Amino acid sequence: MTRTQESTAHWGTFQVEISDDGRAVVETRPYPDDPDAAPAIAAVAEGLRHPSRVTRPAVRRRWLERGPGPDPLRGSPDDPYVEVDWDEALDLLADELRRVRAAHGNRAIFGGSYGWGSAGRFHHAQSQLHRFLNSIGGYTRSINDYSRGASLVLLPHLIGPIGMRELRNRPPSWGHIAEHTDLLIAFGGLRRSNTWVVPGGHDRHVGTRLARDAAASTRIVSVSAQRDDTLTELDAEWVGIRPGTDTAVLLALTHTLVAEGLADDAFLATHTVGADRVRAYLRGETDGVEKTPEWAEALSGVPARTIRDLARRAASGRTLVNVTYSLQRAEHGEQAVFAAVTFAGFLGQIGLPGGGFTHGYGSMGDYGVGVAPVPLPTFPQGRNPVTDFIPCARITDLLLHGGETIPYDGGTLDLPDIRLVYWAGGNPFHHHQDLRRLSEALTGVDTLVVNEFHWTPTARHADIVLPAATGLERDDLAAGAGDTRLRTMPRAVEPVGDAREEFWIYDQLARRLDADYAEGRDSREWLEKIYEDWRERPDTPDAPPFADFWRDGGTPLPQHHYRDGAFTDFRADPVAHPLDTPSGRIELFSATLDGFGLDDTAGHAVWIDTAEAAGSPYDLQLLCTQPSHRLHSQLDMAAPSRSTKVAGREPVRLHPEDAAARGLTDGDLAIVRSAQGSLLAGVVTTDTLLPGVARMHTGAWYDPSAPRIADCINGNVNVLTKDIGTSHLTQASSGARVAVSIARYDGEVPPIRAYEPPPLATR
Ligand SMILES: Nc1nc2c(c(=O)[nH]1)N[C@H]1C(S)=C(S)[C@@H](COP(=O)(O)OP(=O)(O)OC[C@H]3O[C@@H](n4cnc5c(=O)[nH]c(N)nc54)[C@H](O)[C@@H]3O)O[C@H]1N2
Ligand SMILES: Nc1nc2c(c(=O)[nH]1)N[C@H]1C(S)=C(S)[C@@H](COP(=O)(O)OP(=O)(O)OC[C@H]3O[C@@H](n4cnc5c(=O)[nH]c(N)nc54)[C@H](O)[C@@H]3O)O[C@H]1N2
Ligand SMILES: [Mo]
Repeated sequence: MTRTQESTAHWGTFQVEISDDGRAVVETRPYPDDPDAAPAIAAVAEGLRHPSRVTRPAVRRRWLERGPGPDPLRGSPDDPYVEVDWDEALDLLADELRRVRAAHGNRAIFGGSYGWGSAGRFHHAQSQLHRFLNSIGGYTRSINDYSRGASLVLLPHLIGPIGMRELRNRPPSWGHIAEHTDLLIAFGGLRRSNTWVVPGGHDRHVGTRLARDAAASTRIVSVSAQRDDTLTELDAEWVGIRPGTDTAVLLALTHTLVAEGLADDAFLATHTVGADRVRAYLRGETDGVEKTPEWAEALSGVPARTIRDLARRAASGRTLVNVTYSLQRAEHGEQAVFAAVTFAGFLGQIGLPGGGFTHGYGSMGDYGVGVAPVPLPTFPQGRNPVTDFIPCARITDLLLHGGETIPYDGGTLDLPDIRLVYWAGGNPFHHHQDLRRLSEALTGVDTLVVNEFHWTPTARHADIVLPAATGLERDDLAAGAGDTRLRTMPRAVEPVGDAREEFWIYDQLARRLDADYAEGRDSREWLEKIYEDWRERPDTPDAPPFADFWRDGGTPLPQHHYRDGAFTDFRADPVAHPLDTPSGRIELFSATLDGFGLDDTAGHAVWIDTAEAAGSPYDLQLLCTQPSHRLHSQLDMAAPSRSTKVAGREPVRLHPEDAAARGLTDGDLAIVRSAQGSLLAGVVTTDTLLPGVARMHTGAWYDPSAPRIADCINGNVNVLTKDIGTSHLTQASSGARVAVSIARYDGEVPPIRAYEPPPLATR
């Protein structure tokens, strides 16, 4: 008889079927009543026992023999590892941490460790690593994220921290949209597969159904380079747009409101500052270019009459302007967000039910579900005495330019000289741009340490690789933002091989370094403690004692449904309920931003052209989008993700005309090149894309094993993307798109080695 229990990942809650001897996970499957389960759920069982699992502590042989130091061979696919026992691995790592601290100080340790480690609240990989590093004197950290890194820096200047919370925590629900919103303009579409993911998972995937219901009464216009970017049942109108030109269209929409007397001047006067500066810019007074619909048509391909028509429709009823995260994950991407806030400001509906500006529908599954998040249990990280930090997407700059400075948010950051990098719960060889540059940068550090489940390309660059127990191999608890239930994640099976809980790893390291990580508690006691500490907080719901919670498999979380959306108090009375911006209002012109004097950021939204120069060989815009059948790079080796591959590679989609012009047909192998690098991909033609636009999902595992053919033979888009900050203001990731060329590939077809463990050696 098999046994069934439950678990949670960012892509959903699921059932785990365990073999009758209790030793193996037979299957992972969604709940039968999950209305829109993510395919990635089925991959968990296969991933658990896949040959790519790290099963023993391993040390790169050259590091073992030569000691710490720069090494040009770090990350080379044929570089062998030696498996060692835990005591040796921990002794080596403790010695190395001691050496780096003594010789260079704690700021020479980079522990930012960005990434989507598993959903559990206690075994949260970053919290555990940060607590450990804090217990030994601290580390250089990273801030912000790859998701909406540009918005996180820009928007506080426009709407203040209060506005940021409103925007993230109180977006209107789909029910609210159905009731009040006439027109939802979705810049970047509303991708169904993106909403399968919620940080921490959700009890059931209800967003798709709610969106479908809303579409019965709300008209949806998708502004995207891709017609099927919006779930078909929403019956959205499609406005095809050249990628990277949304700012121009938004400025022209605003221009139309002004030119046709449709702007809400009363709202602008009482709730915003800077509308006059914007009007002057729209008229071309500052740069000699009037931001007319005809001007925007030439840049974006969106017909001027479509822009005028859309502006008139927006002003004639209740309109919600949504911008996906992807728009700002690009060079000068913050301008699209700035321009959308500006357009919504001129429409004057911010704070009205179902109107205004939102940022996240179609990007994350908790938007529109309509429930207030409650605080969740967390594992305390302690205090970091080191003050140095980077915006997370500047990792390669940090490694290459220690001792130099970079501009950030109006100030200047010193980049420390990093000697040791410790990564747990993230995969920079998935998430970062220009992977060849990252790989080169990592050859310069003394030591790279990675805790992982799998031999990811990041682990394959590491000097010390420590095998971590997964969410099915340890006890934990989880919930997503606005979720209905705090759930247990009970251990299903024993960890494979010698894999251990990271809690144990850090406790062992701390003991060797005379630090106190565990405070006398074991991991089970800590799990209970973080739950009980949470239960006792005044702002958390009534919940049973830990033993009952564990026995019942969870406890309900209270559901505060918002009757109204964000900014309602501010709307009702901006004097009594000001925003915490310098003016107390929405800053459509920010004197603070203007005062920074940056060459790429003005006080108001501006159009900055990032198009390739005429005659560039990179004649297609490649969209690099979130993968449907995996979370980033996670479980790329398993069946759901494999089922999406073409010619054994990650597919590249392009318009049939573009394919024909290059002699390509479905199922061919193609070589995709950018100024940064090259990859092999399988061809799919589709007329859902605009001509001139191609598309690949992120997350195929980096495979540099045949560099004479391509920098990645497995289709990881980040060998193509540019490692350049969004701007000197925001310094976020520019990974959403890149200019490429695509050509047929008829040469030798190299085997993919990305999912194999590295060669093992004896010493
Ligand atoms: N070009 C381009 N690049 C992008 C994007 C894009 O749109 N375009 N999107 C970006 C975005 S928005 C994001 S958020 C990032 C995501 O980037 P990441 O979050 O780094 O990507 P993941 O593949 O989720 O990597 C998580 C890793 O953590 C490991 N892991 C999971 N749980 C644990 C744990 O408990 N302990 C340990 N030690 N390891 C664990 C997994 O095995 C996996 O290797 O990618 C970014 N990169
Ligand atoms: N299944 C699945 N879901 C996920 C994730 C995953 O890995 N897998 N990752 C999650 C994470 S961490 C994040 S941050 C979110 C990210 O959410 P997003 O950043 O919103 O997701 P993307 O899929 O990269 O982009 C959404 C759409 O934007 C369009 N787009 C790209 N550039 C432009 C442009 O310049 N203009 C216009 N108008 N449209 C453009 C693309 O066609 C794409 O389909 O997704 C989350 N959801
Ligand atoms: Mo993200």
